[in-house]
Amino acid sequence: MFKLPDLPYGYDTLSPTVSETTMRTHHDKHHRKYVDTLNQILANQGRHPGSLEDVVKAAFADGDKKLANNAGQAWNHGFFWESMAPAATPPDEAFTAAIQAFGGEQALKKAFTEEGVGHFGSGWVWVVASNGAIEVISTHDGEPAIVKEGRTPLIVCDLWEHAYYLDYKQDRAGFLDKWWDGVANWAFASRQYAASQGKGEGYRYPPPMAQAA
Ligand code: MN3
Repeated sequence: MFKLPDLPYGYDTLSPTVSETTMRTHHDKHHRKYVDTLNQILANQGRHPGSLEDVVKAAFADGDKKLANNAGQAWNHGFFWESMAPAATPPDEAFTAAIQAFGGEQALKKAFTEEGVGHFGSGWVWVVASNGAIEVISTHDGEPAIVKEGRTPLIVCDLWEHAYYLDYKQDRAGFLDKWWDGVANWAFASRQYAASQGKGEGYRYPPPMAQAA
């Protein structure tokens, strides 16, 4: 059984960029539903996995669509909560250098928002590391960047309408602009970047709880 991880900050602390109402609905309803469905599927299949990362990779490799969607969405939201912070968290030296190599912070923001706005339908927009360089990619529906060969996710924003509709209506561009400037967690992205270089541990979803006897 995987659990729904608590938010690493209060529900109201990302306001006004993301409202308390959006955070409560998004975490307590949407994320919980993905985790509950994931646990139901695993129970039905009689599986007791060691990590959600293993479940995600196996489900995508096997083409087990329902499991892939729900495991992917459970993982993506865990990563997404860490990708935000209530107060500014500047990038560290190594990640700052990677951003400079990309063309600078404004170039990265432009690439990220354009990728997110141009992404048709639901999905996720990511900054990822690949061989030390950073790239912007998007994935469809529930696909996590950890299934993309050779890439380490650094930060993600949710492009599903439930992430922004209450606060921004249909204005995904406005949401991404405010999100980048207001709540994106560059300290977290820096730790992920370091992990992609073999320094320290990258993000892992909380391991499954022990089965009740
Ligand atoms: Mn979502």
